[in-house]
Amino acid sequence: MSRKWTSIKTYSDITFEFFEGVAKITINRPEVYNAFRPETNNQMLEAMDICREREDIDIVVFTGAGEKAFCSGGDQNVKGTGGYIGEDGVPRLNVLDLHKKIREIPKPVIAMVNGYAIGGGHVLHVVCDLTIASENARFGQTGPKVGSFDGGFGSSYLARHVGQKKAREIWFLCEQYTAHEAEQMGMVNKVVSLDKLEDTVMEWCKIMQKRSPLALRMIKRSLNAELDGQHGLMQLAGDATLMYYLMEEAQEGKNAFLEKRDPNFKKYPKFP
Ligand code: 2NE
Repeated sequence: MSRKWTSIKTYSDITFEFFEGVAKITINRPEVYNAFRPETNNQMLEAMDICREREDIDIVVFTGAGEKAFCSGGDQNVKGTGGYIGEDGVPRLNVLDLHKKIREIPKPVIAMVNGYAIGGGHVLHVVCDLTIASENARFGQTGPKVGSFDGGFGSSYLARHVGQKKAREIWFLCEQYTAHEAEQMGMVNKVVSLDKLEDTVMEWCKIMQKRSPLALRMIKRSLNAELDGQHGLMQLAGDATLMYYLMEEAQEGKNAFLEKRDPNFKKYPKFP
């Protein structure tokens, strides 16, 4: 089924579109198999901020332009000393900021993997909450082959998906894996034919859109907290505070202060 995606904002390196509550961020650099440069990441960072703020966006989908690649990682043409060098001449590794935003946004994020997910492109799908891949997709890390590594979510979170032994194999050998192998390893949720990829992703979105957004938010936070340590607990606690603020008991404290009286918390139930 073809959908009428509408553009949210125009960028040089990505397209950023909306359809029925779903925002789609597409890395649009097919000439380099959707490798990212600092500008690409800056644009994805801004798009993610928009996704977080807009109430009509329920779910974010990442994908790559064309039928060859989801993302081939950092653009080797602009890799300099100290990082990937953007138009400002500053070396950056700002894809790590994107990983943080994907973890932090209180909405589901899906990787729609339509081809190679390699290097930093592999990490990108690992960091997303769900991965749906086409049969032609290929997965793998290349860091130790091209002089790089990702010791953050790209290794620790990967190991949570596939186990420590397999994660070490993926990183030490730098081999490629088929979509079905990746599914068997536990790092891909579903594999479908390329022509069914977007339909399947949108079907999953439709199902999640029927679920309680606050429950999905709390589940994402809780699953993240286990790996994210104090930062993850802070995010989970932030949402607990949000829920408390929504209760009358919290309003009573504020109202009493403004009305210059003692708060009466006795009227609220205490659950066992
Ligand atoms: C993706 C892969 C396996 C595809 O292989 P193949 O043989 O099907 O295609 P080919 O010819 O290698 O690539 C097609 C075009 O895309 C460019 C190539 O240079 C080629 O361009 P032309 O020769 O046609 O002009 N291309 C592909 N990937 C690129 C890249 N990353 N940067 C710049 N140009 C790229 C094969 O292409 C491949 O292995 N690509 C390199 C993957 C890679 O090593 N990525 C970087 C890993 S490090 C990283 O991403 C990273 C990290 O580890 C930690 C933090 C941040 C980033």
